[in-house]
Amino acid sequence: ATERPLVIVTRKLPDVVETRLRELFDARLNLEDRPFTRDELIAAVKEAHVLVPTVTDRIDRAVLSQAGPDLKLIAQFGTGVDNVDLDTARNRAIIVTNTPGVLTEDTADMTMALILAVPRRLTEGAALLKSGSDDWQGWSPTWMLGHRIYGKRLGIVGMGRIGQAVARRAKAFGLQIHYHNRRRVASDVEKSLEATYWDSLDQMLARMDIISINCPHTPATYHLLSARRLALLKPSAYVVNTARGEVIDENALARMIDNNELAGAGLDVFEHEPAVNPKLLRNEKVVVLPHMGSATLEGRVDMGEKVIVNIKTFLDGHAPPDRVHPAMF
Ligand code: 8YV
Repeated sequence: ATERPLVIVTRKLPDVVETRLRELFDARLNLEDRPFTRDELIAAVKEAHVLVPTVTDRIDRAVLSQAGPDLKLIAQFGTGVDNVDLDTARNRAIIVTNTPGVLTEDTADMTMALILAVPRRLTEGAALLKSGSDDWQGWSPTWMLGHRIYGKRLGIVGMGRIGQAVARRAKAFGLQIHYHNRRRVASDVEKSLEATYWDSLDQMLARMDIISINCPHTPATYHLLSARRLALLKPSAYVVNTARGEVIDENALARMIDNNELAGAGLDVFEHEPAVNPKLLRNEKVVVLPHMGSATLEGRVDMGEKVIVNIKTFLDGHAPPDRVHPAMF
């Protein structure tokens, strides 16, 4: 009998997904709930036919240069693939796939939650009561005033699946939808969202009340919201990020909120996860979440199913459905 291809999975996944992987493949699972060390990652690429990494595995040129001849597929458990050096993978004829679509709605929900939470001071109010503080003496006309989102301008940076799902929700909350994207989206989509396209990111930033980052992190979007661009925002503007921390200059953002040059931020992702800039942690105008955008059980099971379909299709000799091409990013 021929040997079955070895599938190495770097992170502990929900039980149902692990059971399926074991049934279908010669799957080597990580039974501990922690990322692989760099040495473990290198050992894995040397041996595996298929590697299933996540956002916490840095598969850079140095790691890929150690890949064994059998490694033919990197089936990322996740949509963002900024942890994988796509050019080196392509040069070594290693196919990369991801799990698009199945975490769109969950991530858009979390984005909307932050768009609501920051201007309405939701975590500030909740934390105050739970802390047992006696600051709350009952209702007062001037107590905990935040800002209305209805009628305000939301600028979405990156109008892909998630950006559009955010726009649908935001429209229902009465926000005016604006967006910047490499390409203008189809006119029927634009029309149904009543969305205004801005070719110039700089010009859009200057006019928005809330900015939502929904683009991938690529060499082209690293620090897209640089200190210079953040300074274009109105001091009353809020920034929400459920994409990747690297898209924003996190130090500049933290400094500007501290200096009242920006009104606040809702952040689910950070530049150096799991580290979070202490200024952001301290500032009550910043709502922080530990990378939970897609963290639903349903989403994780769907992501696992996508990974499985990609591996199975590939091992059956066909093009996997969610192949990532460097040009897509
Ligand atoms: C995933 C994410 O959980 O899919 C993504 O891009 O950021 C997360 O929500 C993570 O990437 C898993 O690899």
